[in-house]
Amino acid sequence: MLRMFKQHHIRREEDLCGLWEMEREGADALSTYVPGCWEHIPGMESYRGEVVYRKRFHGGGNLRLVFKGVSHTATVWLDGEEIGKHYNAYTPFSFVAPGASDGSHLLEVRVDNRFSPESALHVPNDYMTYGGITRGVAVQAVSDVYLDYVHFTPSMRDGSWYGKVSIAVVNLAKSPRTFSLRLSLAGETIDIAPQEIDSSGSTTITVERAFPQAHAYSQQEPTLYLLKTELLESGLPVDDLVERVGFREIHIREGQILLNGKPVYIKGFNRHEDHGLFGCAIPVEAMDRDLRLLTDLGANAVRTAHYPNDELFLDLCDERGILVWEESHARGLQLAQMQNPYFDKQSAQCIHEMITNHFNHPSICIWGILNECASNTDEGRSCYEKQYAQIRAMDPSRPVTSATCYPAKAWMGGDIPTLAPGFHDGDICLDLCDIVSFNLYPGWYFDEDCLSHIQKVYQGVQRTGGAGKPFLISEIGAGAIYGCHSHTRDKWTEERQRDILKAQLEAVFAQEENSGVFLWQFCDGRVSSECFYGRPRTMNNKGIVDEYRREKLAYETVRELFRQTKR
Ligand code: ADA
Repeated sequence: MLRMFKQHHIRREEDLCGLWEMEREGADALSTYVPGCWEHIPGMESYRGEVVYRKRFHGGGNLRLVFKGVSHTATVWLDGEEIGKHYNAYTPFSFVAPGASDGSHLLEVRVDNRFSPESALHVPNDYMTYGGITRGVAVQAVSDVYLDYVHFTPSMRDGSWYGKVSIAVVNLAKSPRTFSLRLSLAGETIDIAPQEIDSSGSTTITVERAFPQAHAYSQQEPTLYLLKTELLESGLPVDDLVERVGFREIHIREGQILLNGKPVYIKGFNRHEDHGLFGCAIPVEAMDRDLRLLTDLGANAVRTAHYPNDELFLDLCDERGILVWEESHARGLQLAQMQNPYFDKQSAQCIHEMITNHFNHPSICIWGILNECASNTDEGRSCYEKQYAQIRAMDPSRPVTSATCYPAKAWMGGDIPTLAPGFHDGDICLDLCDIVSFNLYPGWYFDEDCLSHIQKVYQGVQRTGGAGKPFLISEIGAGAIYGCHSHTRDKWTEERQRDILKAQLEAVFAQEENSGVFLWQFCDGRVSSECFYGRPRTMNNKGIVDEYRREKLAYETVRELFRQTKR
Protein backbone atom coordinates (compact mmCIF):
# COMPACT_ATOMS: atom_id res chain seq x y z
CA MET A 1 0.00 0.00 0.00
CA LEU A 2 1.36 3.38 -0.99
CA ARG A 3 -1.30 5.84 0.17
CA MET A 4 -4.41 5.87 2.35
CA PHE A 5 -6.62 6.72 -0.64
CA LYS A 6 -6.83 5.68 -4.29
CA GLN A 7 -4.94 8.06 -6.55
CA HIS A 8 -5.90 6.67 -9.97
CA HIS A 9 -9.11 5.40 -11.53
CA ILE A 10 -8.03 5.77 -15.15
CA ARG A 11 -4.26 5.30 -15.00
CA ARG A 12 -3.45 1.62 -14.51
CA GLU A 13 -1.42 1.02 -11.37
CA GLU A 14 -0.14 -2.16 -9.79
CA ASP A 15 1.13 -2.16 -6.23
CA LEU A 16 4.40 -4.11 -6.21
CA CYS A 17 4.54 -4.53 -2.44
CA GLY A 18 4.89 -8.20 -1.59
CA LEU A 19 7.54 -10.86 -1.89
CA TRP A 20 10.64 -9.99 -3.93
CA GLU A 21 13.78 -12.00 -4.54
CA MET A 22 16.89 -10.55 -2.96
CA GLU A 23 20.50 -11.50 -3.42
CA ARG A 24 23.80 -10.30 -2.06
CA GLU A 25 27.22 -11.36 -3.14
CA GLY A 26 28.40 -14.56 -1.58
CA ALA A 27 24.98 -15.56 -0.23
CA ASP A 28 22.03 -17.55 -1.58
CA ALA A 29 19.12 -15.63 -3.05
CA LEU A 30 16.12 -15.49 -0.75
CA SER A 31 12.67 -14.01 -0.83
CA THR A 32 11.77 -11.08 1.35
CA TYR A 33 8.87 -8.74 1.87
CA VAL A 34 8.98 -5.29 0.28
CA PRO A 35 8.76 -2.77 1.85
CA GLY A 36 11.22 -3.85 4.52
CA CYS A 37 14.70 -3.37 5.93
CA TRP A 38 17.21 -6.13 5.44
CA GLU A 39 18.32 -5.73 9.08
CA HIS A 40 15.39 -7.96 10.12
CA ILE A 41 16.87 -10.88 8.14
CA PRO A 42 18.92 -13.19 10.37
CA GLY A 43 22.60 -12.65 9.63
CA MET A 44 22.01 -9.19 8.12
CA GLU A 45 21.25 -7.27 11.32
CA SER A 46 24.20 -4.94 10.80
CA TYR A 47 24.90 -5.49 7.10
CA ARG A 48 26.20 -2.48 5.25
CA GLY A 49 26.70 -3.07 1.54
CA GLU A 50 24.88 -3.84 -1.70
CA VAL A 51 21.88 -6.07 -2.32
CA VAL A 52 19.99 -6.72 -5.57
CA TYR A 53 16.19 -7.00 -5.41
CA ARG A 54 14.15 -8.59 -8.24
CA LYS A 55 10.48 -8.66 -9.09
CA ARG A 56 8.57 -9.76 -12.21
CA PHE A 57 5.36 -8.07 -13.28
CA HIS A 58 3.08 -8.01 -16.34
CA GLY A 59 2.32 -4.87 -18.29
CA GLY A 60 3.21 -2.74 -21.26
CA GLY A 61 3.19 0.79 -22.66
CA ASN A 62 4.84 3.73 -20.94
CA LEU A 63 5.83 2.11 -17.66
CA ARG A 64 6.31 4.49 -14.75
CA LEU A 65 8.08 2.89 -11.81
CA VAL A 66 7.31 4.65 -8.56
CA PHE A 67 9.48 4.18 -5.46
CA LYS A 68 8.46 5.83 -2.19
CA GLY A 69 11.82 5.21 -0.54
CA VAL A 70 14.94 3.09 -1.03
CA SER A 71 17.71 3.25 1.59
CA HIS A 72 19.90 4.84 0.57
CA THR A 73 21.03 4.54 -3.08
CA ALA A 74 19.04 2.73 -5.77
CA THR A 75 20.08 1.78 -9.28
CA VAL A 76 17.08 0.53 -11.25
CA TRP A 77 17.05 -1.79 -14.26
CA LEU A 78 14.12 -2.86 -16.39
CA ASP A 79 14.68 -6.04 -18.43
CA GLY A 80 18.43 -5.72 -17.97
CA GLU A 81 18.67 -2.05 -18.97
CA GLU A 82 19.51 0.67 -16.45
CA ILE A 83 16.69 3.22 -16.30
CA GLY A 84 17.88 5.40 -13.43
CA LYS A 85 19.72 5.97 -10.21
CA HIS A 86 18.57 7.72 -7.05
CA TYR A 87 20.26 8.88 -3.85
CA ASN A 88 18.54 9.38 -0.50
CA ALA A 89 16.47 6.97 1.54
CA TYR A 90 13.73 9.38 2.47
CA THR A 91 12.26 10.83 -0.70
CA PRO A 92 10.07 9.33 -3.44
CA PHE A 93 11.25 9.06 -7.03
CA SER A 94 10.06 7.59 -10.31
CA PHE A 95 11.47 6.59 -13.68
CA VAL A 96 9.55 6.23 -16.94
CA ALA A 97 10.41 3.52 -19.48
CA PRO A 98 8.40 4.50 -22.58
CA GLY A 99 6.93 2.04 -25.07
CA ALA A 100 7.52 -1.25 -23.25
CA SER A 101 6.08 -4.28 -25.02
CA ASP A 102 3.10 -6.10 -23.49
CA GLY A 103 4.18 -9.05 -21.41
CA SER A 104 6.35 -10.03 -18.48
CA HIS A 105 9.07 -7.62 -17.29
CA LEU A 106 11.90 -7.97 -14.83
CA LEU A 107 12.49 -5.11 -12.42
CA GLU A 108 15.84 -5.13 -10.62
CA VAL A 109 17.01 -2.67 -7.99
CA ARG A 110 20.56 -2.57 -6.67
CA VAL A 111 20.40 -1.07 -3.18
CA ASP A 112 23.44 0.31 -1.40
CA ASN A 113 23.48 1.64 2.19
CA ARG A 114 27.23 2.21 2.56
CA PHE A 115 28.67 5.47 3.78
CA SER A 116 31.08 6.97 1.28
CA PRO A 117 32.47 10.33 0.15
CA GLU A 118 29.68 10.47 -2.48
CA SER A 119 27.07 10.40 0.27
CA ALA A 120 26.92 13.84 1.89
CA LEU A 121 23.71 13.40 3.89
CA HIS A 122 23.81 9.75 4.93
CA VAL A 123 26.80 9.75 7.25
CA PRO A 124 27.42 7.78 10.45
CA ASN A 125 24.98 9.50 12.76
CA ASP A 126 22.75 9.48 15.84
CA TYR A 127 20.12 7.48 13.93
CA MET A 128 20.38 4.38 11.79
CA THR A 129 20.77 4.37 8.02
CA TYR A 130 19.00 1.07 7.29
CA GLY A 131 19.23 -0.88 4.04
CA GLY A 132 16.51 -2.02 1.65
CA ILE A 133 13.45 -1.02 -0.32
CA THR A 134 11.93 0.49 2.77
CA ARG A 135 8.76 2.11 1.42
CA GLY A 136 6.16 1.12 -1.18
CA VAL A 137 6.74 0.46 -4.90
CA ALA A 138 4.23 0.54 -7.78
CA VAL A 139 4.26 0.29 -11.55
CA GLN A 140 1.92 2.45 -13.59
CA ALA A 141 1.08 2.56 -17.29
CA VAL A 142 0.87 6.22 -18.29
CA SER A 143 -0.53 7.73 -21.48
CA ASP A 144 1.86 9.70 -23.75
CA VAL A 145 0.61 12.90 -22.16
CA TYR A 146 0.25 12.40 -18.42
CA LEU A 147 -0.14 14.25 -15.13
CA ASP A 148 3.15 14.61 -13.31
CA TYR A 149 1.86 16.32 -10.17
CA VAL A 150 -0.94 18.56 -8.93
CA HIS A 151 -0.30 21.13 -6.19
CA PHE A 152 -3.03 22.80 -4.17
CA THR A 153 -2.66 26.01 -2.12
CA PRO A 154 -5.67 27.20 -0.13
CA SER A 155 -6.24 30.76 1.02
CA MET A 156 -9.00 32.64 2.79
CA ARG A 157 -10.11 35.98 1.32
CA ASP A 158 -13.06 38.10 2.44
CA GLY A 159 -14.50 35.19 4.38
CA SER A 160 -14.36 32.68 1.48
CA TRP A 161 -12.00 29.83 0.75
CA TYR A 162 -10.01 29.97 -2.47
CA GLY A 163 -7.77 27.30 -3.91
CA LYS A 164 -4.89 27.69 -6.32
CA VAL A 165 -4.20 24.53 -8.29
CA SER A 166 -1.01 23.99 -10.32
CA ILE A 167 -1.04 21.03 -12.68
CA ALA A 168 2.22 19.73 -14.15
CA VAL A 169 1.85 17.80 -17.40
CA VAL A 170 4.46 15.80 -19.33
CA ASN A 171 4.43 14.79 -23.00
CA LEU A 172 6.46 11.68 -23.84
CA ALA A 173 5.47 11.74 -27.52
CA LYS A 174 7.82 12.88 -30.29
CA SER A 175 5.17 15.30 -31.57
CA PRO A 176 3.29 18.24 -29.99
CA ARG A 177 -0.07 17.28 -28.49
CA THR A 178 -3.22 19.01 -27.33
CA PHE A 179 -4.91 18.19 -24.06
CA SER A 180 -7.55 19.62 -21.77
CA LEU A 181 -8.15 19.21 -18.04
CA ARG A 182 -11.13 18.72 -15.78
CA LEU A 183 -10.82 19.30 -12.05
CA SER A 184 -13.31 18.60 -9.33
CA LEU A 185 -13.05 19.65 -5.71
CA ALA A 186 -15.48 20.47 -2.90
CA GLY A 187 -18.56 20.50 -5.13
CA GLU A 188 -16.96 22.58 -7.93
CA THR A 189 -15.90 21.43 -11.39
CA ILE A 190 -13.33 23.38 -13.39
CA ASP A 191 -12.80 22.78 -17.10
CA ILE A 192 -9.51 24.00 -18.51
CA ALA A 193 -9.61 24.72 -22.25
CA PRO A 194 -7.36 22.78 -24.67
CA GLN A 195 -3.64 23.49 -24.30
CA GLU A 196 -0.68 22.69 -26.56
CA ILE A 197 2.30 20.81 -25.20
CA ASP A 198 5.64 20.51 -27.05
CA SER A 199 7.06 17.19 -28.15
CA SER A 200 8.96 15.58 -25.26
CA GLY A 201 8.01 18.65 -23.21
CA SER A 202 6.41 19.59 -19.95
CA THR A 203 4.14 22.41 -18.90
CA THR A 204 2.45 23.74 -15.76
CA ILE A 205 -1.02 25.25 -15.72
CA THR A 206 -2.30 27.22 -12.75
CA VAL A 207 -5.89 28.14 -11.95
CA GLU A 208 -7.45 29.78 -8.92
CA ARG A 209 -11.08 29.53 -7.86
CA ALA A 210 -13.39 30.17 -4.94
CA PHE A 211 -14.75 27.07 -3.20
CA PRO A 212 -17.82 28.38 -1.40
CA GLN A 213 -18.85 24.98 -0.06
CA ALA A 214 -15.46 24.16 1.50
CA HIS A 215 -15.13 23.64 5.24
CA ALA A 216 -11.94 24.59 7.00
CA TYR A 217 -9.36 21.98 7.97
CA SER A 218 -8.54 22.27 11.66
CA GLN A 219 -6.95 20.13 14.34
CA GLN A 220 -10.36 19.52 15.89
CA GLU A 221 -12.09 18.88 12.55
CA PRO A 222 -9.54 17.77 9.98
CA THR A 223 -11.88 17.97 6.97
CA LEU A 224 -10.28 16.48 3.87
CA TYR A 225 -11.37 16.70 0.23
CA LEU A 226 -10.41 14.69 -2.81
CA LEU A 227 -9.09 16.88 -5.61
CA LYS A 228 -9.63 14.91 -8.81
CA THR A 229 -7.81 15.90 -11.99
CA GLU A 230 -8.54 14.28 -15.34
CA LEU A 231 -6.47 14.81 -18.45
CA LEU A 232 -8.37 14.52 -21.74
CA GLU A 233 -7.24 14.16 -25.33
CA SER A 234 -9.83 14.69 -28.11
CA GLY A 235 -12.41 14.94 -25.32
CA LEU A 236 -11.61 11.51 -23.88
CA PRO A 237 -10.07 11.02 -20.42
CA VAL A 238 -6.64 9.36 -20.77
CA ASP A 239 -5.09 9.99 -17.36
CA ASP A 240 -6.02 11.05 -13.85
CA LEU A 241 -4.54 11.92 -10.48
CA VAL A 242 -6.39 12.20 -7.17
CA GLU A 243 -4.88 14.26 -4.36
CA ARG A 244 -6.27 14.81 -0.88
CA VAL A 245 -6.31 18.37 0.39
CA GLY A 246 -7.57 20.60 3.18
CA PHE A 247 -8.52 24.25 3.38
CA ARG A 248 -6.30 25.90 5.96
CA GLU A 249 -3.79 28.71 6.22
CA ILE A 250 -0.68 29.10 8.30
CA HIS A 251 0.66 32.54 9.08
CA ILE A 252 3.25 34.02 11.36
CA ARG A 253 2.11 37.19 13.08
CA GLU A 254 3.46 39.09 16.09
CA GLY A 255 5.59 36.22 17.27
CA GLN A 256 2.83 33.64 16.97
CA ILE A 257 2.05 30.73 14.68
CA LEU A 258 -1.51 31.09 13.44
CA LEU A 259 -3.61 28.30 12.01
CA ASN A 260 -6.66 29.75 10.26
CA GLY A 261 -6.01 33.01 12.07
CA LYS A 262 -5.87 31.49 15.57
CA PRO A 263 -2.65 30.98 17.57
CA VAL A 264 -1.57 27.36 17.94
CA TYR A 265 0.52 26.12 20.81
CA ILE A 266 2.60 23.11 19.87
CA LYS A 267 2.81 20.12 22.21
CA GLY A 268 4.70 17.74 20.01
CA PHE A 269 7.23 14.97 19.69
CA ASN A 270 10.28 14.36 17.59
CA ARG A 271 9.87 10.98 15.96
CA HIS A 272 12.41 8.91 14.10
CA GLU A 273 11.03 6.34 11.69
CA ASP A 274 12.35 3.47 13.76
CA HIS A 275 10.87 0.36 15.34
CA GLY A 276 12.38 -2.58 17.13
CA LEU A 277 10.64 -5.05 14.83
CA PHE A 278 10.64 -3.24 11.51
CA GLY A 279 13.57 -0.80 11.48
CA CYS A 280 12.60 2.24 9.41
CA ALA A 281 10.07 0.28 7.28
CA ILE A 282 7.20 0.70 9.71
CA PRO A 283 3.93 -0.95 8.59
CA VAL A 284 0.90 1.30 8.49
CA GLU A 285 -0.74 -0.47 11.45
CA ALA A 286 2.28 0.35 13.61
CA MET A 287 2.30 3.96 12.34
CA ASP A 288 -1.34 4.17 13.32
CA ARG A 289 -0.48 2.89 16.79
CA ASP A 290 2.25 5.53 17.13
CA LEU A 291 -0.30 8.20 16.33
CA ARG A 292 -2.76 6.72 18.80
CA LEU A 293 -0.09 6.91 21.48
CA LEU A 294 0.73 10.50 20.51
CA THR A 295 -2.93 11.45 20.70
CA ASP A 296 -3.29 9.64 24.03
CA LEU A 297 -0.34 11.69 25.28
CA GLY A 298 -2.20 14.87 24.41
CA ALA A 299 0.30 15.77 21.66
CA ASN A 300 -0.86 17.82 18.67
CA ALA A 301 2.28 17.83 16.53
CA VAL A 302 5.16 15.75 15.17
CA ARG A 303 8.56 16.78 13.88
CA THR A 304 9.90 14.32 11.30
CA ALA A 305 13.44 14.50 12.67
CA HIS A 306 15.63 14.48 10.60
CA TYR A 307 14.27 13.59 7.14
CA PRO A 308 11.07 13.47 5.08
CA ASN A 309 8.68 10.74 6.17
CA ASP A 310 6.67 7.97 4.53
CA GLU A 311 3.56 9.40 2.85
CA LEU A 312 1.38 6.89 4.66
CA PHE A 313 2.41 8.47 7.95
CA LEU A 314 1.72 11.95 6.58
CA ASP A 315 -1.69 10.72 5.34
CA LEU A 316 -2.50 9.49 8.85
CA CYS A 317 -1.42 12.85 10.32
CA ASP A 318 -3.72 14.58 7.80
CA GLU A 319 -6.60 12.41 8.97
CA ARG A 320 -5.99 13.05 12.65
CA GLY A 321 -5.28 16.77 12.54
CA ILE A 322 -1.72 16.29 13.83
CA LEU A 323 0.49 19.22 12.75
CA VAL A 324 3.72 18.24 11.07
CA TRP A 325 7.10 19.94 10.93
CA GLU A 326 8.56 18.09 7.98
CA GLU A 327 12.32 18.23 7.79
CA SER A 328 14.68 17.86 4.88
CA HIS A 329 17.47 15.38 5.48
CA ALA A 330 20.51 16.57 7.48
CA ARG A 331 21.56 16.12 11.10
CA GLY A 332 24.51 17.58 12.92
CA LEU A 333 26.69 18.16 9.85
CA GLN A 334 29.83 20.10 10.62
CA LEU A 335 31.14 22.72 8.22
CA ALA A 336 33.60 20.31 6.60
CA GLN A 337 30.71 17.92 5.89
CA MET A 338 28.65 20.76 4.41
CA GLN A 339 31.60 21.46 2.14
CA ASN A 340 31.43 17.96 0.69
CA PRO A 341 31.18 18.56 -3.11
CA TYR A 342 27.91 16.56 -3.19
CA PHE A 343 26.25 18.40 -0.30
CA ASP A 344 24.52 21.24 -2.19
CA LYS A 345 23.23 19.03 -4.98
CA GLN A 346 21.98 16.27 -2.69
CA SER A 347 20.35 18.77 -0.31
CA ALA A 348 18.63 20.60 -3.17
CA GLN A 349 17.36 17.32 -4.60
CA CYS A 350 16.03 16.20 -1.22
CA ILE A 351 14.17 19.49 -0.73
CA HIS A 352 12.85 19.37 -4.28
CA GLU A 353 11.51 15.82 -3.90
CA MET A 354 10.12 16.45 -0.42
CA ILE A 355 8.13 19.51 -1.45
CA THR A 356 7.05 18.22 -4.86
CA ASN A 357 5.69 15.03 -3.33
CA HIS A 358 4.35 16.30 0.01
CA PHE A 359 2.99 19.68 -1.02
CA ASN A 360 -0.68 18.77 -0.54
CA HIS A 361 -0.59 17.41 3.00
CA PRO A 362 -2.62 19.88 5.06
CA SER A 363 -0.97 18.54 8.22
CA ILE A 364 2.43 19.90 7.12
CA CYS A 365 2.64 23.37 8.63
CA ILE A 366 6.40 23.96 8.78
CA TRP A 367 9.31 23.06 6.49
CA GLY A 368 12.55 22.46 8.37
CA ILE A 369 16.16 22.19 7.21
CA LEU A 370 19.67 21.46 8.50
CA ASN A 371 19.19 20.34 12.10
CA GLU A 372 22.20 21.45 14.18
CA CYS A 373 24.42 22.09 11.16
CA ALA A 374 27.04 24.86 10.87
CA SER A 375 24.67 27.81 11.37
CA ASN A 376 27.38 29.42 13.50
CA THR A 377 29.70 30.05 10.53
CA ASP A 378 29.65 32.35 7.50
CA GLU A 379 30.18 29.46 5.08
CA GLY A 380 27.37 27.49 6.73
CA ARG A 381 25.10 30.53 6.51
CA SER A 382 25.29 30.55 2.71
CA CYS A 383 23.86 26.99 2.69
CA TYR A 384 20.99 28.07 4.94
CA GLU A 385 20.31 31.02 2.62
CA LYS A 386 20.23 28.78 -0.45
CA GLN A 387 17.98 26.17 1.11
CA TYR A 388 15.48 28.65 2.54
CA ALA A 389 15.35 30.41 -0.84
CA GLN A 390 14.68 27.12 -2.61
CA ILE A 391 11.83 26.25 -0.23
CA ARG A 392 10.25 29.71 -0.44
CA ALA A 393 10.38 29.61 -4.24
CA MET A 394 8.63 26.24 -4.29
CA ASP A 395 6.14 26.91 -1.49
CA PRO A 396 5.67 30.41 -0.08
CA SER A 397 2.62 29.26 1.91
CA ARG A 398 4.45 27.59 4.82
CA PRO A 399 6.92 29.02 7.34
CA VAL A 400 10.49 27.72 7.43
CA THR A 401 12.77 26.95 10.32
CA SER A 402 15.87 25.11 11.41
CA ALA A 403 16.60 23.55 14.80
CA THR A 404 19.80 25.00 16.21
CA CYS A 405 21.88 24.25 19.31
CA TYR A 406 24.01 27.38 19.19
CA PRO A 407 23.11 29.96 21.82
CA ALA A 408 25.89 32.57 21.99
CA LYS A 409 28.08 32.52 25.08
CA ALA A 410 27.32 36.18 25.72
CA TRP A 411 23.63 35.36 26.26
CA MET A 412 24.26 32.73 28.86
CA GLY A 413 26.23 34.75 31.41
CA GLY A 414 28.86 32.10 31.98
CA ASP A 415 30.11 28.85 30.65
CA ILE A 416 27.81 26.79 28.57
CA PRO A 417 28.63 23.24 27.65
CA THR A 418 30.57 22.79 24.43
CA LEU A 419 28.87 20.22 22.28
CA ALA A 420 30.51 21.19 19.02
CA PRO A 421 33.38 23.33 17.77
CA GLY A 422 32.39 26.98 17.49
CA PHE A 423 29.45 26.40 19.82
CA HIS A 424 30.11 29.60 21.74
CA ASP A 425 29.96 31.80 18.64
CA GLY A 426 26.19 31.53 18.50
CA ASP A 427 23.84 30.99 15.58
CA ILE A 428 24.17 33.61 12.85
CA CYS A 429 21.20 32.47 10.74
CA LEU A 430 18.27 33.48 12.94
CA ASP A 431 17.40 36.39 10.65
CA LEU A 432 16.81 33.95 7.78
CA CYS A 433 14.03 31.76 9.22
CA ASP A 434 10.38 32.47 9.99
CA ILE A 435 10.39 30.56 13.29
CA VAL A 436 13.36 30.38 15.69
CA SER A 437 13.86 26.83 17.00
CA PHE A 438 16.30 25.74 19.69
CA ASN A 439 17.35 22.27 20.84
CA LEU A 440 18.03 22.55 24.57
CA TYR A 441 18.95 19.85 27.10
CA PRO A 442 19.18 21.48 30.56
CA GLY A 443 19.07 18.84 33.27
CA TRP A 444 20.41 16.16 30.94
CA TYR A 445 23.66 17.20 29.24
CA PHE A 446 24.32 19.84 31.91
CA ASP A 447 22.82 20.96 35.16
CA GLU A 448 21.09 24.27 34.99
CA ASP A 449 17.70 25.44 36.10
CA CYS A 450 15.51 24.74 33.06
CA LEU A 451 13.45 27.91 33.19
CA SER A 452 16.40 30.24 33.53
CA HIS A 453 18.20 28.41 30.71
CA ILE A 454 15.23 28.78 28.35
CA GLN A 455 14.77 32.42 29.37
CA LYS A 456 18.41 33.23 28.70
CA VAL A 457 18.25 31.68 25.27
CA TYR A 458 14.98 33.45 24.47
CA GLN A 459 16.26 36.82 25.64
CA GLY A 460 19.49 36.28 23.72
CA VAL A 461 17.51 35.59 20.55
CA GLN A 462 15.76 38.95 21.04
CA ARG A 463 19.13 40.62 20.52
CA THR A 464 19.58 38.97 17.11
CA GLY A 465 17.84 38.79 13.76
CA GLY A 466 15.51 36.29 15.45
CA ALA A 467 13.88 39.01 17.56
CA GLY A 468 10.09 38.97 17.57
CA LYS A 469 9.79 35.67 15.68
CA PRO A 470 7.90 32.71 17.13
CA PHE A 471 10.22 30.74 19.41
CA LEU A 472 9.99 26.95 19.53
CA ILE A 473 11.83 24.49 21.71
CA SER A 474 12.46 21.99 18.97
CA GLU A 475 14.13 19.43 21.26
CA ILE A 476 14.29 18.89 25.00
CA GLY A 477 14.58 15.56 26.74
CA ALA A 478 16.48 13.00 28.77
CA GLY A 479 17.39 9.32 28.43
CA ALA A 480 16.32 6.14 30.21
CA ILE A 481 16.70 2.47 29.47
CA TYR A 482 13.37 0.69 29.59
CA GLY A 483 13.14 -1.40 32.75
CA CYS A 484 16.08 0.28 34.47
CA HIS A 485 14.85 1.45 37.88
CA SER A 486 16.43 2.84 41.02
CA HIS A 487 15.29 5.16 43.79
CA THR A 488 18.76 6.74 43.53
CA ARG A 489 17.72 8.31 40.20
CA ASP A 490 20.97 7.23 38.63
CA LYS A 491 21.66 7.96 34.99
CA TRP A 492 19.58 5.76 32.60
CA THR A 493 16.89 5.03 35.19
CA GLU A 494 13.31 5.66 34.21
CA GLU A 495 12.87 7.64 37.43
CA ARG A 496 15.61 10.11 36.44
CA GLN A 497 14.18 10.58 32.95
CA ARG A 498 10.71 11.17 34.36
CA ASP A 499 11.94 13.80 36.83
CA ILE A 500 14.04 15.64 34.25
CA LEU A 501 11.22 15.67 31.70
CA LYS A 502 8.83 16.98 34.34
CA ALA A 503 11.18 19.84 35.24
CA GLN A 504 11.84 20.61 31.56
CA LEU A 505 8.18 20.62 30.57
CA GLU A 506 7.09 22.69 33.56
CA ALA A 507 9.75 25.23 32.61
CA VAL A 508 8.65 25.27 28.95
CA PHE A 509 5.03 25.85 29.93
CA ALA A 510 6.02 28.54 32.44
CA GLN A 511 8.09 30.45 29.88
CA GLU A 512 5.36 32.52 28.33
CA GLU A 513 6.99 33.61 25.09
CA ASN A 514 7.46 30.22 23.42
CA SER A 515 5.09 28.83 20.80
CA GLY A 516 5.55 25.25 21.89
CA VAL A 517 7.78 22.26 22.26
CA PHE A 518 8.75 19.06 20.50
CA LEU A 519 9.98 16.56 23.09
CA TRP A 520 13.05 14.54 22.23
CA GLN A 521 11.89 11.92 21.58
CA PHE A 522 8.90 9.70 20.97
CA CYS A 523 10.59 6.28 20.80
CA ASP A 524 14.06 4.89 21.34
CA GLY A 525 15.89 4.41 18.07
CA ARG A 526 18.95 2.66 16.75
CA VAL A 527 22.04 4.75 16.03
CA SER A 528 24.67 3.82 13.49
CA SER A 529 27.31 1.68 15.13
CA GLU A 530 30.00 3.64 13.23
CA CYS A 531 29.01 6.66 15.35
CA PHE A 532 27.37 5.63 18.55
CA TYR A 533 28.36 8.57 20.82
CA GLY A 534 28.84 6.07 23.67
CA ARG A 535 25.11 5.42 23.58
CA PRO A 536 24.16 2.38 25.66
CA ARG A 537 22.66 -0.43 23.50
CA THR A 538 23.81 1.58 20.43
CA MET A 539 20.45 3.28 20.77
CA ASN A 540 19.35 6.83 21.43
CA ASN A 541 17.42 6.04 24.62
CA LYS A 542 15.54 9.31 25.05
CA GLY A 543 12.21 7.84 23.92
CA ILE A 544 9.32 8.02 26.35
CA VAL A 545 8.46 4.64 24.88
CA ASP A 546 11.15 2.15 23.94
CA GLU A 547 11.69 0.77 20.45
CA TYR A 548 8.79 -1.68 20.94
CA ARG A 549 6.55 1.15 22.20
CA ARG A 550 6.61 -0.04 25.81
CA GLU A 551 5.86 2.93 28.03
CA LYS A 552 8.52 4.27 30.36
CA LEU A 553 7.60 6.03 33.61
CA ALA A 554 7.86 9.41 31.87
CA TYR A 555 4.91 8.52 29.63
CA GLU A 556 2.31 9.15 32.33
CA THR A 557 4.03 12.32 33.53
CA VAL A 558 4.23 13.81 30.05
CA ARG A 559 0.65 12.78 29.38
CA GLU A 560 -0.56 14.62 32.49
CA LEU A 561 1.46 17.73 31.73
CA PHE A 562 0.45 17.84 28.07
CA ARG A 563 -3.19 17.24 28.85
CA GLN A 564 -3.51 19.72 31.69
CA THR A 565 -1.69 22.53 29.88
CA LYS A 566 -4.20 24.71 28.13
CA ARG A 567 -1.72 26.89 26.22
C1 ADA B 1 20.46 16.64 19.12
C2 ADA B 1 19.98 16.11 17.80
C3 ADA B 1 19.24 14.80 17.89
C4 ADA B 1 19.80 13.92 18.99
C5 ADA B 1 19.79 14.65 20.32
C6 ADA B 1 20.41 13.85 21.46
O1 ADA B 1 20.12 17.83 19.54
O2 ADA B 1 19.27 17.02 17.05
O3 ADA B 1 19.31 14.15 16.67
O4 ADA B 1 21.08 13.53 18.66
O5 ADA B 1 20.52 15.83 20.21
O6 ADA B 1 19.85 12.82 21.78
O7 ADA B 1 21.43 14.28 21.99
